[in-house]
Amino acid sequence: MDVINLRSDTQTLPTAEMLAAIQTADLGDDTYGEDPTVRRLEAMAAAMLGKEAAMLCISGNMANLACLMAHGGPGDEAVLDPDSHIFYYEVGGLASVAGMMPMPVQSRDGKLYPDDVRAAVRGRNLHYPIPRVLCLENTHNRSGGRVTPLDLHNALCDTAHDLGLTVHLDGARIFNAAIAAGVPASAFAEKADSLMFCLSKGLSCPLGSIALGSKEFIAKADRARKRLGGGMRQAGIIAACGIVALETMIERLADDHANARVLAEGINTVPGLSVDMDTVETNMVYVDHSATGLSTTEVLARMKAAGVLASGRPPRHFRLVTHRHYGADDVREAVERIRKALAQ
Ligand code: TLP
Repeated sequence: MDVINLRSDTQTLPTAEMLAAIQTADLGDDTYGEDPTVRRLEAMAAAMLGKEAAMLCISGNMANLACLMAHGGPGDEAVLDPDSHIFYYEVGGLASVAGMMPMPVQSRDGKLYPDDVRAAVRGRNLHYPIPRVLCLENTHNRSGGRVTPLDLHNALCDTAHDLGLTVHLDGARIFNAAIAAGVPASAFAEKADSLMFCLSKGLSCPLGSIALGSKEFIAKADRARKRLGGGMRQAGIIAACGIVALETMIERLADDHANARVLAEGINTVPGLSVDMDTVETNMVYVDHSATGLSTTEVLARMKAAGVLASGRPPRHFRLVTHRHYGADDVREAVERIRKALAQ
């Protein structure tokens, strides 16, 4: 078998059904609100998540940013985890584009807790920025795809609302969270004022993410998206894939979760590597390689030479993400390649 690419579920390619759907999609100018395929996808997503309105964006990053710009403006405070994707991986767009002030609240095992949020939100005072929005992330990427259970998620939303804040949920992998938690994704959307999810990760679309909220909220986010240069024309070619994804690609995410456990159990038999099995709740496996005595760069290079691609989380970890291109036998093969790579 060729290289086993477990760097991310973003590496997935569109399915044959998606490529066929692009060819027959009805198209129009989305900036005029006239692309029927985009409208259909947005209506489907809104119904599925139980929100009034939805908006297709190019990327998860853009959907998060457009939502934040609809929640607040320059000088307003966004309460968020410094290990969240918005804080850690979005090029500082929160500050540099939305102009918002981050108020960090550290997560534990990928979860925020209401008492920590309460302690971070200061009372109104002339000296302080106005706290506007609490950002949540489920599943939580940097903790290894961990899930915030629904009762904790709801308690966080209630706390934010009590304190006068709105809630934005970065649900890039909300369907992974929903499957792992055994609840419909709409349950996580219910108390969040806005959320976004990605079509381009485990759902296998080539691109696209969806922002959701009330009609009024999405109208504001639409202006923000346009300001970001994200207004689109015949975006039905993207939406056509999204429709196939929502119809056919959600339930199979459970296979990725099962394969992640097989992978993690295998990795735990490789000398020098360890995975805390409690962290493997969805499709990510964070591997501690510190007992090999090698740098993350060296470990990745050896694995690449042996035909396995992973993402570095230096100084002690690398990340493997399971997705539809690899089944249980393939992840077992990946373990054997990694074992050889590190035995040299
Ligand atoms: N995550 C990517 C990298 O950027 C790290 C990955 O490979 O996991 N929210 C979350 C929780 C994400 O994990 C990601 C992408 C995004 C937002 C941004 O989505 P895109 O890449 O579509 O802008």
